[in-house]
Amino acid sequence: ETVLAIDIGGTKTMAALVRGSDVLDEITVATAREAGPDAWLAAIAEKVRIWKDRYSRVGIAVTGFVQDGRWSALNPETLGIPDQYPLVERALAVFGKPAFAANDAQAAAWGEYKFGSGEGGDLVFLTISTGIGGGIVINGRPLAGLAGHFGLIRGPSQGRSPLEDQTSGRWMASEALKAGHNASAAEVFDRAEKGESWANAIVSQSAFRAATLCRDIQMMLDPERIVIGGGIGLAKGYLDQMREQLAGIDSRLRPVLAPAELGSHAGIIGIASLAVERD
Ligand code: BMX
Repeated sequence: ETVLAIDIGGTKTMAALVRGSDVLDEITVATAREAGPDAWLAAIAEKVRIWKDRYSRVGIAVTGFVQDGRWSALNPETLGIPDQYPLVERALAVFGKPAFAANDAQAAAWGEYKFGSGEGGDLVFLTISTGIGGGIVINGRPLAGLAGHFGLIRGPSQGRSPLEDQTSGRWMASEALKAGHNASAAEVFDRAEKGESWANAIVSQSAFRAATLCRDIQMMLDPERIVIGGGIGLAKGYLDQMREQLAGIDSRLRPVLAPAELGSHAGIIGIASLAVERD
């Protein structure tokens, strides 16, 4: 069965035709952050009109909290969404096919569990991207609701603001600005690669916090592996820096980190599988 799989992130939106773990066709566009969900769905529908009749259902993985088919922002800084937006109902109206929605990182966790580094023990997926997201698969079951929203925890060192506001791609860009550079997170990585110390400091601070989060996740859930995804998480050198931060701890306590084998396709492959399996 072929699914129209959509992944709406805080910076990028991907749409694809997915069958199992095969991505038959795909497009990626920038998420027009101020436009709102009706406009995002309309823009996607326009782009994928040529795929009409090639899919039997729609799966939508979104940044944000999804419950009973309704979509809400937990951190509007990552993406502003009207509270309890009726996503599944609107998707049915726009695409004319049965729709299923889930959080993006929870969908990606399922994709990696089913088709990534092989089915096996408990898995945690961690995306470092516009925000920080997570998904958890325990005893072969994907958790939903709030489970995995690691970007919104407020460890003692973060005080009043969410962890993601001190670690994510958005934070890296805001730190660059404070250092006098108008640079996106991607540009910070480029400048760090070129040896600019201000940029290296931002990347290593983010990697340190992400590594510390992984250590805490290990203590809470003891997964067999923590699969890392997201534009920041998969950026060159970032995962290695996370591993370096963890090298010194007792091997019994050390998280096993692995890059998402499905890369940026983890969310669309995961949501397609969840959409098909829910029936
Ligand atoms: C935020 C939250 C999560 C999401 C995570 C990563 C919102 C809008 N999103 O913590 O639901 O999984 O960001 O989001 O509250 P991404 O856009 O970086 O994938």
